[in-house]
Amino acid sequence: MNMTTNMRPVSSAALKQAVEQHLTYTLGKDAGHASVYDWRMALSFAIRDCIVEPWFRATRSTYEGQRKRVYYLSMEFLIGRTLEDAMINLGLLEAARDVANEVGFDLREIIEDEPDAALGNGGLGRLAACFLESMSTIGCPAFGYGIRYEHGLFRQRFEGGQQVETPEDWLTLPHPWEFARPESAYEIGFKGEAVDGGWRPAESVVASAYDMPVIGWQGRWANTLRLWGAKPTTLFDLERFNSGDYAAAAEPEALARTLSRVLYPDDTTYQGKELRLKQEFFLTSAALQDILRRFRTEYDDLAKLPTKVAIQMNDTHPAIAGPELIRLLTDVHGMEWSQAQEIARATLGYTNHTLLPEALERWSTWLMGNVLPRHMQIIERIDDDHRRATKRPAHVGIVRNNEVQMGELAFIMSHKVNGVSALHSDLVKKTVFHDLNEIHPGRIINQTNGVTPRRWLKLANPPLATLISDKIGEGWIGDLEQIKTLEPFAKDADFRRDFRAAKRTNKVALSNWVGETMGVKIDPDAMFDVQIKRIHEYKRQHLNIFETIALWHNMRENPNAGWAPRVKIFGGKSAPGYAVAKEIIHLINDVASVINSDPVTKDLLKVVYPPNYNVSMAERVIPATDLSEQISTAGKEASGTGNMKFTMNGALTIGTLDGANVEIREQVGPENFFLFGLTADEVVKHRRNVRHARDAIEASQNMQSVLQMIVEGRFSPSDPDRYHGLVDRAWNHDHYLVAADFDSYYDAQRKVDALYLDPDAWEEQAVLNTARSGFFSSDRTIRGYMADIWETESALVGEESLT
Ligand code: GL7
Repeated sequence: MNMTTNMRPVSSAALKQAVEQHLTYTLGKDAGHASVYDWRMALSFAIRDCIVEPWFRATRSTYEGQRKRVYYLSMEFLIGRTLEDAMINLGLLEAARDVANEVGFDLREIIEDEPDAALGNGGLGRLAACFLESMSTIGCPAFGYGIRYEHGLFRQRFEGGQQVETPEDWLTLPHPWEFARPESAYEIGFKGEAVDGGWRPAESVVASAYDMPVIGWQGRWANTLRLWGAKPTTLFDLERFNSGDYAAAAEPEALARTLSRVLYPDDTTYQGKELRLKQEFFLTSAALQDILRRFRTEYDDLAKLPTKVAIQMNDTHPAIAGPELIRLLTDVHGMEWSQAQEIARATLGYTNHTLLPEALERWSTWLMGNVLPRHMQIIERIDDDHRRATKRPAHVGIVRNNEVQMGELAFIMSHKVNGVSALHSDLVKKTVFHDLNEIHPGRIINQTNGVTPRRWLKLANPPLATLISDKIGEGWIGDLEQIKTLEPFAKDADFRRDFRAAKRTNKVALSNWVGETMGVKIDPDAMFDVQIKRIHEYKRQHLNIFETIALWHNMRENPNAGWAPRVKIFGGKSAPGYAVAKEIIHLINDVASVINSDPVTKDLLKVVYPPNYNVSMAERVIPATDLSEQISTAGKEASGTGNMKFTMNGALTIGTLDGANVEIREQVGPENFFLFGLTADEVVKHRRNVRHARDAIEASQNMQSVLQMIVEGRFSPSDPDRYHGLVDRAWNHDHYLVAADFDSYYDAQRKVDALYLDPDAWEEQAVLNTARSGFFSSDRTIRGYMADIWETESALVGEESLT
């Protein structure tokens, strides 16, 4: 078969030859003895070779066209696997399948041999990965900057139903997608003292670059994800070693190794640790030094920086970029203070991803002054300047209560601040940055999140992607708005049947996988009702499991009432130190074991919770989902991005008016969305009643029986008191309003049942969800950032498609 990439035809035969070359000469393996790992590496290298040319071409075009570059600074990039994504974007999947078959392997097996690059916790990190792919697809010249963590997000196991964490080790095997760039290295200092207009650090490490090419759809453009690994400035202190002090001699190496060793496993919780601050500065300083070095090879006037460089701070994690850029411009390059401040602001943008107070970063001035003494001085001066220039109220400021408020710092040092959904951006203006918004009207804007349809539809859901392309052509893959031309087929019975068949194929595959990996048999004809995301009280997995218990109880009472058979599927990790979230995990697993062994409901209800949810598991589960659970307390989920992936894949949503759910409902039509619960405004009002939970529970027979069963130890017979704390919180400390929303949720679920029992009506709505998901492509989001924040243009405008 002949495939085309970048005008360069790659036949199966040519690809096979390239793979065999790598097997022999890169891996030193004989085909007769090659393992799946060997073939994966050889195939990865052969595919990587196909990326290099467009990658060079993109770089050349950026230099030659003197184009503005975007730099996306993020502590997290939740990439998942790369091989299949690259093959799809290069149009080489079929050729690779031929090669695999010829050498006696199944391509799936080779693809699944690749470990996930889990350099992120959840939505924030996955968004960064979708953005990189979209920037390459659109031809927006860009670099992602992150940390090359040796250990990504921990692996999760369940022991007796409880989460156990073990280290992740994606880098123990060679990583075929990176190019080490030892020549791109920068010294990063810490501590020491600020000395008149400068800084003498007491410690330092070297940030050394590793580049991963990111190929866009059809291989038309490729950008770079540059990850920094920490290296010691000197290997060890020979003098101390010779004097016998071996531990002290190894200190420089120890500091360096710990810096890029682990990803902090906290999701939406601020980690007040010195190491975390050092990691943030390490990423930021390395990136800024690299950006200025590149800029200076092309231009000599640093005043032009904002015309050629846009730097986006993904949350406040890299918010030290403001002070660090000023420091580099003034202390190192001799620019005058106020000009440096202006230039930094015109270059920087900040994305806010959460309103949760526990997630807003603040560092004690003592710690900041100790770890980054020069930056502490600069921060105070920025704050003073701002105070003088704006006559702001006394309670506003970067340095407050002996803490540096990183949100305020990021805001004040950016020319644009954006939220990630319409509702969230509105709340950002009204709450966290209320005063700053009044002082700087127009600075806060919205850019609703999106996800890449290449990975989240084409790659994850081949049956549906093929069906769509057969109907409307392939244009939707690079331009998701085109998917709306599918809409009329919602009324076409043949198409609905095919749509249903595609979903069923995915459900059968998921059932088989659940059977094999967990030993639980689930019925592919039951409704697959899915909640996959980090475990967090505000996301309310406990609301879901409470409803599951109520449903089970009512099914038992009346098994022949015409219930829609369901499989409740959960997936997600809790932060290791988050006791309440861990308790919810334990409860879900306890409930699962009781329900799954109940003979009365065995054909009606199952609960499964496969451990170690990650990007690859999402790719498996989302296409097989009928019902998407987006049930956070209104006002708490900034956007959500999983919600968009489900919609694209033809799942219906049950959800609150929170985050991007609001826009999903608008797009797909309120009649194709199961809405329940209080609105964000009502939530605020409701909380004023101290008895809100008690009142709601007392009014709800269902909710009472659920709590009663839990407290009696129905799901923990060997340890009946296990959930007393949890039940006590439900009555007395229900901050996330589970009780207030319970009945409305339960009722909405019964509407879901009714629709599921009418397959034709269900399918019509499912088709409409897919057909109306065009807005949720990250290509649309990136175009928004390019127009409203970065002021850059695509390098591919006017170019013909190359394939
Ligand atoms: C998050 C939000 O919680 C989530 O709603 C949003 O979709 C995501 C990307 O914008 O960012 N904020 C946050 O701190 N984490 C998120 O996932 C960890």
